Order: sequence, then C-alpha cells, then structure tokens
Amino acid sequence: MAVLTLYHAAPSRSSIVRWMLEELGEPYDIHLLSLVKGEQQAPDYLAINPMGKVPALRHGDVIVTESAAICTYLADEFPAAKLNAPVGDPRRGPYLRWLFFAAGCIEPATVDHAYPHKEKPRRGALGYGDYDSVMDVTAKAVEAGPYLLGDQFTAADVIVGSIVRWGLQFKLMPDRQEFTDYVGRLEERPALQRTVALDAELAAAS
Ligand SMILES: N[C@@H](CCC(=O)N[C@@H](CS)C(=O)NCC(=O)O)C(=O)O
Repeated sequence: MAVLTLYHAAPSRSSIVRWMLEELGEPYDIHLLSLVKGEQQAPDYLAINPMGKVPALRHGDVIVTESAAICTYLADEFPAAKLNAPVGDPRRGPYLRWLFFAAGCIEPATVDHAYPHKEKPRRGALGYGDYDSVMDVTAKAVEAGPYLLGDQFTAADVIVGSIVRWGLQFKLMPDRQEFTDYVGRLEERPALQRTVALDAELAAAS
C-alpha cells in the first residue's frame, strides 16, 4: 500500500492535490468519496476531516487537510521533486506569499464574486480587500512567467494555477491575457494533463 492516500472526489478541489501528487511522482492511493451521497459526512471521514470536506491527505500517521496546506506539506516532505523554495532560500518569502494569498485572498474573492453579498462589505473588513485588487495583483504575479517564481514551477503554481483555471472555466475571473497565458502554460504540463484525464475517468464512472 502506498504511504500517501488522497481522500478524493472528482471533480472537486481535491483534484488540486491530485495534480500536486502527479507532479511529485510519488506513488499514492486514492480513497474515493461520493459528495453526492454525503460520504464526506460519515463519522469515519469526519474523524479525518471534521469539516466534512475533500481533500484530505494521509501520509503514514499524519493527516493534513486544506489543499494549500497539503501542497505545502508535500513539497517540503519530498524536496527532491523541487516543488518548494526551501527554508533559507530568499524565494521562500514570495513562495509562501502566493500559497497563502491563493487560499486567503484569491479563492474567497472569487467565490464571493459568485455569491454577491446583499450589502457591499467594507474593504477594510475583508481579508482580501476587494475583488478587483486581488485580480490585479494576481495578474501581475503571473504575467512575466513562466511561473510565479520565474523558471521554477512550485506548489504555489499548483494552488494559484488551479484557482485561476477554475475561475476562468466558471467565468468567475476576468478573461485577462495574463490569466489565459498562464493557464495555457500550466496545461502543457504532463502532470496536469494526467490529472485531468484520470479525474474525467473517475467522474464518468461515478
Ligand atoms: N478550504 C478547503 C475547501 C475544500 C472544499 O470546499 N471542498 C469541497 C469540494 S470542492 C467539499 O468537500 N464539499 C463537500 C461539502 O462541503 O459537503 C480546501 O481548500 O481544501
């Protein structure tokens, strides 16, 4: 049995972690959950992720939840794959910044955009500020490319890239050239292509 197990549903945010695992090249098992059948609320699974959400990752005795945390964890646990900026590398600052910015700003700004508030919240009260600023900052970050840290592809691209792909797909992010070019570069990666194909098979079978 593989040491790594991904608690997964396709399609869902757990595909982000599947892409990360495909980039790592480490063997992993999939524990499939049906969100439609509510299997994420079963007591056995709530013991793994009390939020009743996928993804979750088991690595030996360690459980990690939250897609950005899982990708950060994997990149650090398997440094040979060179998907992180290690402690001591000055690029670790921007690396961590984009991982946290994705989880704390890009994702909530994009999801809020899909479900507008009845009353416009005060900019200062929202951790992400406002949607337009988040889009501008993200576009600037991916503009030069090919990746967030330049030539090195990292876990930060898995997280930011997944949200941007999803945001464009569901028309929740503006169709800006910076975003479409970045997603185009990501979609050339064999690991992402494998993930999309494997998840399409899973979705078709369920
Ligand atoms: N912040 C979490 C969000 C996870 C999440 O919302 N997962 C959705 C699938 S896309 C889920 O499990 N939904 C089932 C439910 O809430 O019942 C992460 O990034 O891992």
